[in-house]
Order: sequence, then C-alpha cells, then structure tokens
Amino acid sequence: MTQGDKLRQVCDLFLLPGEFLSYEEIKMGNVNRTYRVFYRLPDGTEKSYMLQAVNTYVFKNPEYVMENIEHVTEYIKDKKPGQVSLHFHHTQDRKNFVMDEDGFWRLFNYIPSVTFNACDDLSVVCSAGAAFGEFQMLLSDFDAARLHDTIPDFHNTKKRYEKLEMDIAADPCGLVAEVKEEIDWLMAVKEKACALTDLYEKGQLPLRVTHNDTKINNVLFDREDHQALAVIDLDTVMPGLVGHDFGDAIRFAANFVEEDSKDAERAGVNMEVFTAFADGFLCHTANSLTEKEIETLPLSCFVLAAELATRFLDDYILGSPYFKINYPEHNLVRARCQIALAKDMLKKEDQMLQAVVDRVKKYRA
Ligand code: GN1
Ligand code: MG
Repeated sequence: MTQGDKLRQVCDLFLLPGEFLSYEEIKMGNVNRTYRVFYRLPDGTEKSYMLQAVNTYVFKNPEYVMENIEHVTEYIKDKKPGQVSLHFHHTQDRKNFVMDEDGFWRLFNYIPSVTFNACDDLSVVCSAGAAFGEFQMLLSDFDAARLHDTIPDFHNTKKRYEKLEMDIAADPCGLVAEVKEEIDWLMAVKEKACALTDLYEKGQLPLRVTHNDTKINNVLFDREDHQALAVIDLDTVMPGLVGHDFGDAIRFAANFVEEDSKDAERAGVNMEVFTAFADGFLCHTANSLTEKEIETLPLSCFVLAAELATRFLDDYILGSPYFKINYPEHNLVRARCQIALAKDMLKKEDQMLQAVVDRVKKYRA
C-alpha cells in the first residue's frame, strides 16, 4: 500500500465527507508525523485537514494524550468561546483516534495561519509570550487531577540525569567515548541543572497546569496581522512548574541560532527576544506568580537548556530511538547547541533577572 492509500484509509475511518485528493507531509515537530490532507467536498469546494501519527515510542498511552486534549480544549472553549481551536474528528464509535497496525492516528481541522521557528520580530515574540502566559492562566483553576501524566517525569531533570548516567554506563552503541567533553560539562553543572526539581521537591515552587512544550512554533499566528491565534501541541499538558514553560520557550525562541545549528559557537541568548517574550508572558502571569517563581525564571532557562541537552545526548548514545533525525549525528549536534546556549545563559542570569523584575513591576503597578 502506498503512503497516500494508507492516509486515505485512515481518513475514511474519520468519516470525512467527499473525496481524498492528495496529501503533503508537514515537517514540524521532532516526535510525531504530521500530514495535511486535501479533500474535495460534495459541494465541489476543497478543504484540508491535519492528520497526525502519534509517536507511540514517546507516548506509551496515546489514548491518555487524547483524553487530556479533549478535557483541556473543552475547558478553554468554555472560558473563551471565540477562541480559534483544534477540533478533533471522531470515528463511528465516537473515538477521537484510530489505532491500527501502522500506528495511532488523529485528525483535526486545518487552521489557516503561519508559524515561526526563528523570529526576530519582537512583536511576534511578545504575542507568543502572551499566548503561553494566557494559556497558563486559563488553566489556572483546571483540576490537575483530571490529567493523565502522558510522559511521567517529563521535566524531572534529576530523572533525566539518572537516565543519562545509566545509558552512559551501558553504552549500547559504543558512542560514549566520543562525547566525553559533553558528558563532563553536563555532569559539572548537574547540581544547578537539578535546582528547579530540588526547589519543587522542597515545596518551594507550586505545581500548576503547564503546556510543557512551549516552542514558538507551537503558536499559530494570523497570516495578516501576525496576532497569536491559538496554542497547539497539547500532548504534554500536565502538572508542571511555570519555569518549565518559560524556560523552554526562551531556550528555543531567544537562541541566536536554531536548535540544531552546527554553528554552536554562535548560540546564546538574544536579550531583546528574551525581554519581548518575558513582557508578553508576564503581562498575563505577573500577578499570580510567587516571588520564588519569579526569581527562578532565569534559572529555569538554564535548566531547560541543560535538561534538553541531556535528552539529546542520551538519545544519541542510544542510537536515536526517540527524536526524529535527518542524519546520524543530528542529536549530538542538537546537544552541543543546547550546551553552548546553556553556557551563555549562565553568563546572562543577572541580565535576565533584571528584565524579568522590571516587567513584573510594570504589570503589578
Ligand atoms: C519535542 O516534537 P516537538 O517538537 O513538539 C519534545 C520536546 C523537546 C523538543 C525539542 C514529547 O517536541 O520536549 O523540547 O522536541 N517533545 C516530546 O525540539 O518529547
Ligand atoms: Mg510537542
């Protein structure tokens, strides 16, 4: 069966009206596979949908992911009825997914929009910050007990280190010797990288409902005016710390280079982008965050960059079973880039704190 036939077969199970015309793969995200499928409706007009194959190596219980998404999208829709949002289609037996021998599939509406991977338009960055800040506030009274942990210990940095250490010891692909420098650096900063997890365990940081994967390309923007339309990729919405969302967004959006740049020497925090994101994010959250949460936002940027470096390096050592790669060293390149970024974050912690404190003052006034 060709890829097109497979996709058509899955789409049929979601009861789409009309005729399947074609598809294109959307190169987006490092774990799931995404396709845009084009249909001709019975009235002759064309319409497209998004079809995704959820990565079941990453999400061991994809049904839980879909349950979480259903709850969260319903909740947001009730609070903000006009909000553009993802609608998942159902099968004949009212499931919002199809599971077959080729995978776990879901289908949702295509939202005409643009996304950004890298962006130095500060108003776009600020509106991404506002979108994630608002997202968190909309869910501030959502009962976290209703959410499944779709990936347990997702941002437990200590556990990420433990796994890396275990896999270094096993060295299944014989790659450890060549990444000694990266391992040594990560181990040297382990205590600081685990500081957020420590503070949480000591009860000094509150658990909230967080997005946990706040890359700027997870915000859809209006094609014309570049206002944020919707936050997408709700696979990892789970209880978490505010720093997980803030830190992950900054390590992605405010880096001078792309996440997988081979030019790691150029990696570092663009303070203008940092400040623009912080401005948007804190506009919604400044009044609800505790002093400890605010004070640890710059630390959280370092933590998230270091944590992702351990994840990329670990995956490299294991032969890259988790993240999609385009070439064998892709995860090593990614790890090096996060390490270079994390080093720069250590140097800029004071500057980052000042920018955060200034914004908090502005919005609490
Ligand atoms: C993965 O697939 P994507 O791009 O949404 C990963 C994130 C990483 C990110 C790095 C479930 O996200 O945690 O930060 O790659 N998602 C999962 O680009 O592991
Ligand atoms: Mg994701």
